[in-house]
This record gives sequence, structure tokens and C-alpha cells, in this order.
Amino acid sequence: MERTFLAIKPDGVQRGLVGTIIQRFEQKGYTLVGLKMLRVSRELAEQHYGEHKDKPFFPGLVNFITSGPVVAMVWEGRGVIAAARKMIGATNPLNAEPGTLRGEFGVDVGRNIIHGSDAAETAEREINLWFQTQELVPWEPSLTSWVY
Ligand code: ABT
Ligand code: MG
Repeated sequence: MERTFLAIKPDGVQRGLVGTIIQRFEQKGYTLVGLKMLRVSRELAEQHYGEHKDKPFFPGLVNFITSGPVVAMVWEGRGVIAAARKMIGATNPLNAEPGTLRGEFGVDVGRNIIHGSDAAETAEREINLWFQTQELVPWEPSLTSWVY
């Protein structure tokens, strides 16, 4: 079954959106298989955002993601990588459609509430970067036959 990595960024945590965000993915029919709150180290932030290391916004991005607690999650289900990106919405919340998390809750590209893996290889890399295998809990929701 497909898995993705999602992280509620410090702005999402500070604004009290943890419950709302988790509820959206639960209600869609996805299964939460990993969940933890952490303060992100500079090392983890620089690895996570490694693809942006030469961009002008990189130092600000690392400062932001390390500025407060983050809720890191692994979600499982059919098509979850692409569907989660759709549910999250465009990178700049001003361009994100109403109904998406960024469209509903954000106005600033540097405060865009939640991260989601953008492809299968990224999801695998990010899950391995943020979680140890024994922190992930595979389980069968009993409602499965009503979702699939
Ligand atoms: P992430 O889920 O955080 O990776 O965002 P997304 O994949 O939608 O967008 P990308 B391009 O990966 O942006 C990474 C973070 O960089 C911030 N950013 C991006 C800026 O601050 N200015 C910019 O011009 C661009 C392109 C937004 C993303 N995270 N935050 N916070
Ligand atoms: Mg990205």
C-alpha cells in the first residue's frame, strides 16, 4: 500500500491546526501509520530541504522549520502521495484553491502550514529520513471494506 510523509510545520502547530489536519486525512479514508511531535534539528532541516540549498529562501526556510515544534506523520492508502498534495494545495497559499488546507488556512508562501512528499521516491526518502522502521505501525482499519 502506498505511503507518504506529511509534516505540520511550526505555523500549523502554533495556530492549532493539528486536529483539523489529521481529521481531513482520516475522513478521506487514509490510515495514520506514524506520528510524532519533534523540534527539528538544523541537520534534519538541511537534509529534508536539500534540493533547495542553493535557493535564496533556503536560510529562512531552515530557520522557520526549526523555529518550533513540528508534527511528523506517515499516512497510507491508495494514491495517497498525489491525493495529499491535492488536499494540501499550491505552494503559495494565495494560489491554493479554496477547500485545500493552504487555500483555507494560509496567506504566505513562507508560512504554508504543511509539507507533503511530492513523488514516490521523495516519499520513500523522507519517510526514512524522519522515521525509524520500528516507529511505524502498520494496521488494518476495520472500516477498510467501506472505503475500498
Ligand atoms: P513543501 O511541502 O514545504 O516542500 O512545499 P512545496 O513542495 O509545496 O513547495 P517547495 B517548492 O518544495 O517549497 C519548499 C519550501 O520553500 C518555501 N518557498 C518556496 C519559499 O519560501 N519561497 C519560494 O519562492 C518557494 C518556491 C515554501 C516551502 N515551505 N515552507 N515553509
Ligand atoms: Mg516540496
